[in-house]
This record gives sequence, C-alpha cells and structure tokens, in this order.
Amino acid sequence: MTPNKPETNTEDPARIAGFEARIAAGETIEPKDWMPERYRRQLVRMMSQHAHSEVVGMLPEGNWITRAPTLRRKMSLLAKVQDEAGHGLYIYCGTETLGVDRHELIQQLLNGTAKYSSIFNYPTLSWADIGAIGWLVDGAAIVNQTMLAKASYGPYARAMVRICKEENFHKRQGYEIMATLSAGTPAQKRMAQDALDRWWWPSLMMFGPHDTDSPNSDELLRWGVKRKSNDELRQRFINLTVAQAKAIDLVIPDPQLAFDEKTQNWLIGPIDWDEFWRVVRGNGPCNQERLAARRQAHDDGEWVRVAAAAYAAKQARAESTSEAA
Ligand code: BYC
Repeated sequence: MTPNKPETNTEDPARIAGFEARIAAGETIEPKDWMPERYRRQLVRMMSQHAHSEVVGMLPEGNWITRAPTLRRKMSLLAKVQDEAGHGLYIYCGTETLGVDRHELIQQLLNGTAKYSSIFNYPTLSWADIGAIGWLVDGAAIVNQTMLAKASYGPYARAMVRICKEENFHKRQGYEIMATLSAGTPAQKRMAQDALDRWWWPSLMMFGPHDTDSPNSDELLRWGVKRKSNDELRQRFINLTVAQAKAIDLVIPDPQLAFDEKTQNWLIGPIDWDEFWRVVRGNGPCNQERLAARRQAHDDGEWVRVAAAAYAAKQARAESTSEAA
C-alpha cells in the first residue's frame, strides 16, 4: 500500500497552500489525505529514526536485566525494556501508513545507513546507570514526545500519547532508583553521582543540535510536526531536572550552571558538539557493539519470521479452500 506516494513529481502550489492552510487551522493530517512528498519524507525520516531508537534503546538496559539487585527491580526493568519494544512497533506501524515497508527501514538500521538516538551509544557501567537512563533519558523523551503528541500527523501523534504514559512510569522507576542510591551508603551515593556525571551531557544532546545548526527544524515547525524547537525543549528539560537533582541531593556536573532571574531559566555551560557528531556519525563508545547486537538478534529471529510466514500461508490456503467449498 503506497497511499501517499505523489502522483507526479511536480506538486500543485494550490494543493500545497491548501495543505498548509489545514495545518495552520490545527487540523490533523491522516494517511489517506494528500500531503506534499517532502512532508511524507520528513515524517518517514524522523519516525523511522525514532522507532530505531526505541529498539536499539533496549540494549543498554537489557544489559542489566540479569543483574538487577532485587526481584522487584528486575520485574520493573523487564517491563520497561518490553515497553520499549512495543514503542518501536507502534512507530514502525506509523511509518507504514506513509507507504514504506518496515523491513526496508530495519534493513537501513542493520546496514548502518539509518540514524538512531546518540544516547544509546553510551555504556551502562553500573546499576545506577539504569536509574540515570530512566530519570534522564526517559525524562528527556517525555519532554520531547509530549510535544510530538500534538504533531500534525495523526498516526504519529496518537502513538505518542500512549508512549508518553509508559515513559512516565519509566521515568519514575529510574528516579526512584537514583533517590534510593543517593540516600544509601556513601558508595551507593557515589555510584548515583557518577551515573549522573556520565549521562547528563549526552541526555542534553538527545534534543539535537542548537536551533541555528538544525537544518530540519524550520520545515518541521512550519508543518506542525515539531511544536517547539530543539533548544526550547532542551531548556525545559534542564529547568525540570535541576530541581529534581537537588531534591535527591545530587549535583549537576556543570560548574557554569546558573539561574537567570530575568528569563527564569537555568543556564548551562557549552555542550561538546564534537562529541555529539562523533557519536551520530558512528564513532561513539558503543556504536559498533549496538549494531552488532541488533544484527545478531535479527539473524537469531530468522526462524520466527520463516515460521510466521509459513503459518500465514497455511491460514490463507485454509481460507481459500473454505471459500471454494
Ligand atoms: N541522535 O535538523 P535536526 C527513548 C540528527 S527513544 C542522533 O535538528 P530534527 C527510549 C538528525 O536526525 C526516544 N541523531 O533534526 C528508548 C539530523 O540528521 P538527518 C528517541 C540526531 O529531526 C529506549 C541531524 O542530526 N526520540 O525515549 O529536526 C529506552 C540534524 O538535526 C540527534 C526520538 O527519536 C540525536 N540525538 O530534530 C529508553 C524523538 N539529534 O536525519 C528511552 C523524535 C539530531 O537530517 N525525533 N540528530 O540525517 C525528534 O524529535 C527529532 O528528530 C530530533 C532531531 C529532535 C531528535
């Protein structure tokens, strides 16, 4: 099904104007509605990166399932990792409403040509990292995705509503881990602080480059896919998180962090954009390991795909036989 493939390469300016008027009026664009090819492509780009992030994002946390300190922690972590798989599936389904096959997108992930969030290329070295991911990474995702729940494309926006509800649970379980460790023994508190030290800056990078260096933002904001810019969302996350760190007696690892009375914002020191681009271009601490694990999982799942296809063929044969009878 390719409902939104353009009929021709030249798009009628009147149609584009009509489309933009619908966006300006706050209408939601649905799969069968006409849309400019560029809008469709931007959505496929962004949604597929998002789906890949959910799936690759299972790996750093999955690393700790067998080592969770208690049964309760293990159950929560298992549920969280399973949720992330579900998020990936909803969003891949969303891309299919735009006329792309998810297998094509997964192939791009496996052959290394697709992007996914930079954050998942960092290692989880201690149990506190699981707390830091829930608190900071899911916390950042909520700030970003609450806005995407108001995106102009219906299937993406609706997927975000459910995903945000689940991310809220993830964030709470992560923050609770951090609060418990911070109130624990000196060694546990050091572990929590060390995790915050390592995850703080990469979490801020999740929001993407500064607005002045973000080639996609203008178009996405104009078409109501993004509702706030990268820097606006990053600032919102910083303002929320500084207070949360104080509440559990942890220190944000930024000597330049300062409250600006005029704007009521917490101002931060410079982000290391060289590190960001290094990670995005495939040279972060765990990029190779993550892709190798995804490829291995894909190969290991081959028998399931073969069995599912054989079962579907059998069902189809049974249906056609009963129709003929
Ligand atoms: N990492 O023009 P820009 C989760 C790329 S998973 C890598 O600002 P845009 C979770 C960007 O793609 C949640 N690449 O882009 C899962 C673009 O490259 P291309 C993940 C990045 O699209 C498991 C170039 O840089 N969330 O929560 O306007 C466990 C220029 O950027 C990154 C989403 O995916 C990055 N951080 O804005 C736990 C949210 N940032 O494509 C938790 C959906 C930028 O032109 N996505 N790039 O080659 C978005 O909201 C937007 O796509 C972004 C970037 C804000 C990320």
